[in-house]
Amino acid sequence: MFYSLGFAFGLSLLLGAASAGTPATDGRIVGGMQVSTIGEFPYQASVQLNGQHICGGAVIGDHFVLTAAHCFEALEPWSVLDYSVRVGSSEHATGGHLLSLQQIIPHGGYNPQSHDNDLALLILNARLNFTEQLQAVPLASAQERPTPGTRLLVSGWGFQSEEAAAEQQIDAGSGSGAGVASILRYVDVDHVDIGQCRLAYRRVLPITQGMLCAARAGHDSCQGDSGGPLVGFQEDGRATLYGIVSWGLGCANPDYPGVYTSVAAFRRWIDAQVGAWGWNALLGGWSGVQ
Ligand code: 4AZ
Repeated sequence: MFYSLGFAFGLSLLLGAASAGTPATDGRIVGGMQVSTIGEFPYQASVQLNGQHICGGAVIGDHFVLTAAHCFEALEPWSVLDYSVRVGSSEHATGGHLLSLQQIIPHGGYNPQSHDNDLALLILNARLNFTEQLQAVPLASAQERPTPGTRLLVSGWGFQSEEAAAEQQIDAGSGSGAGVASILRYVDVDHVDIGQCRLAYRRVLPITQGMLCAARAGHDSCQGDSGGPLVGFQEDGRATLYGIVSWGLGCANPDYPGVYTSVAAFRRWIDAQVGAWGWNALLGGWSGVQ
């Protein structure tokens, strides 16, 4: 089952999805998520372990990428040197800029069983130069939730069906990165009221204040999309980062919405990390605050 994010190292991602329609009864998600270019999602990052895409991420500043904590649940004790981030490219495997990390700051309260507090801040080793292909996305403010008029898009290189993800799980240990899409994709989803989401997951896990849910028939994030951005667009095109792909029971399962870490709920934590890094950057030895 697929509810686990993070079987081996959170190699999950998938915005699976059929553009028109619902998943077929065999569980396959048909059709699809739209192919896109990085210019439309210039904040999209690929988080990589030993050169393989494992998760999405969102550029939130010239030194910072926000992603999911479960991306760093590797069974083996990888070091920060094993991870990198590609930005500014529609392809996770090539183009743009590949950056090494200065630091990985997972939320101290991350709980792999409940998926609570599933976020991590990555500090890049170099300052990003923003271009049309590379931009930071503004964060939702502390109380901000998507409104009904907000168009919500989730993007990533994840698997395009739950079936593909299940197959990948079999040899997840290989870390091959096989099965993920080579070109960035996205789907439209709708915000799901937290009460409704709690009801859907009542026999599965608590949906906490730190989570938000989104779904649309045949559209969802999936394995390999984890850590990636759920962004709301206003009519004027203004983008706001509302969520981080976190978990869900299956992909595009009509009974189970996709679950995202709520950026609004963690806005203070994010600001504290970014602010503290700024103050400490010149002093060295920065190790994060909880
Ligand atoms: C995963 O395994 C995963 N449908 C991510 C997102 C969703 C399900 C699973 C949401 O990382």
